[in-house]
This record gives sequence, C-alpha cells and structure tokens, in this order.
Amino acid sequence: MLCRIVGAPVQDGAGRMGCEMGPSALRTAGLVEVLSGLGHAVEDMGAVQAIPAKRVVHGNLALKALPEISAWTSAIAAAAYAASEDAMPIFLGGDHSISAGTVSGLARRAAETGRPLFVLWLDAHPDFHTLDTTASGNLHGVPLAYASGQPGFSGYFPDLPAAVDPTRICTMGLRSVDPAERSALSEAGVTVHDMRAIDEHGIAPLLRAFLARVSAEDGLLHVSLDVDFLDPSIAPAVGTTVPGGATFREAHLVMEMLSDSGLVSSLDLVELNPFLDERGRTATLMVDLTASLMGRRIMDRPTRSHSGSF
Ligand code: 4U7
Ligand code: MN
Ligand code: MN
Ligand code: MN
Repeated sequence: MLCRIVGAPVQDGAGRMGCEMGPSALRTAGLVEVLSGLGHAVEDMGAVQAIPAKRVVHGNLALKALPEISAWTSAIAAAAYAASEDAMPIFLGGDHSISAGTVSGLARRAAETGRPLFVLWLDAHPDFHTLDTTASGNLHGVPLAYASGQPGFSGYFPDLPAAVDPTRICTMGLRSVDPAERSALSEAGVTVHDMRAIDEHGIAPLLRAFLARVSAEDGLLHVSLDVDFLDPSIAPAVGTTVPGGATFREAHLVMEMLSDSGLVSSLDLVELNPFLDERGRTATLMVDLTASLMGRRIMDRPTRSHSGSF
C-alpha cells in the first residue's frame, strides 16, 4: 500500500499556538521509518502551502482567524484530493481545522469513484459547531459540521464539491459536547459513541458494528484521530485535554481492528502540540497507533491457544 504523507502545519484554528510543529514532531518520532518498516511504500509530499487569505466579515465576533482557516481549507482540500489518487494519504496536523480540508477533498474523490465515504471521528469533542454556534471562536471546533454540509458556511468557507452524509459519520470518545452540538448531532443523524457508551459496552462491539456498515456499502473510510481522544495521562501534548479519555489499549485495539478490516482509505493525525509534550511521548504514541493501524501486531492472528477454543 502506497502511503502519502501530507503535512498541514496549521495552528490558527486552535486556542493556543504550537500545532504548527506537529508534522515535524511526528516525523521526528519516526513515522516514515515505521511505515517503511511495515512494508509500505511511502511518499512524503512535504507541507501544504498556505495561500493568501481574503478578508471576510462575519456576525459572530468571537470567530478567530476565519480568513486564514478558510484559505487553508481550500489548499488542504486540493492536496487531499490529489494525494488520495491510488494511495492512502496520511495528513499530519496541525490543529483539527485541517479536517475541513481533508474530509472535503476526500469526499470529492469518493464522489468521483462512486463509493460512499464514511468518517470515524476519534475525539473528546464532536467538532460539530457552525460559524454561528461556536462560542470560543476556535475553528478547530467546526470541521465535521462543515464537511457534512451543515448550514452557515457558505460564503465564508470554500463551497463543498461533495458533503459527507452525516449518517455515515461515527464519533467515538466524546466527553465534551456543547449544547448546540448535541442537538445538531442528533438532528443530522450522526452516530455518537460517547465515553459512557464505551465504558458500558466496550469499544470493540461499537466499532465492529460501524465497520460492518462501511463494508456492507463497500465504502471508503476516513479516520480522523484527535490527540485528545486519548486520556491526558498518556497523551499530554494537546491544548484541549479532557479527563476520562481512551486508554492505551482501547486506542490500540481500535487501530488493530481498523487494520484487520482493510477498510481504511485515509487518516488524519491532528491536534498534537509538541510544545506541551513530555520528551516526545505523545508524538511517539501517535506514531505507534498509526503502526497498529497499518499492520503492526503483537502476535500473528488468528492465535491458536491450548484446546483450540479461542
Ligand atoms: B478539537 C469546544 F467549547 N467545543 O468549540 C470549542 F469545548 O479539535 C472545543 O476537538 C473544541 O480539539 C475542540 O471551543 C476542538 C469547547
Ligand atoms: Mn477535534
Ligand atoms: Mn478534541
Ligand atoms: Mn484539541
């Protein structure tokens, strides 16, 4: 499988600076070497270039860096569309606003191939604010709403060539949902497996059910992994830590199951803020999770134990 690495050094969408260094930290943690070591061909495309921003005025005065993020979104969408031709793109954020571009570029690609695009959003937050509902004004809180065609982006963000059907989106790991997001998610029909559902059922059956849907429709699957999906005790390098996140093994299990499914066609690694890391441990964990997604295993499977019963 050819992997194309695409750097998206964006930080204006987050409330604090530092995500710009994300692509560099992920490369330093050995991403390219790990992928090659697993037998994948790797093409490092370098970084998406920012394009000049056009001034825009919006009624929500809280919005931060709207022209800049809108400009990044069109550049990243073009890069995502190009990188997804006959390859698996891996996008290195950058804050999560980059996914406005990655997902919309991938949706355009999927529409051309005639296969439906599904999105697995691994995050403490749903990032389902519109430009009108965000109170913080931080645009890393809006990409999923934009890419799934929620109202209010027209004229401010690039026109969407194709939107992801919200009923083909599954969010996992949520534990910080704002009231406007909560109602918008259920009205749009997004599947939400919050941390409480993960605690009650275990993460595996929830993921298995979603993967069965992707497979039944012969879909493409984009995975968007926000560092804050993980518990802050194992992944401190993020500006928006929320306690009670996925454990080390829950996160690896998700990646291993995704790998076994063979369904994943693209990946975002986002929100890593290396300035907040401890000796590179979060960057290393993100690379190790990518390795699990791309085929690294503890043991070959299926495991045959003693009497053959499991
Ligand atoms: B991230 C938040 F209010 N919802 O809008 C907001 F809780 O990409 C957080 O998931 C957004 O890290 C988090 O600012 C965006 C907040
Ligand atoms: Mn996010
Ligand atoms: Mn988040
Ligand atoms: Mn975050």
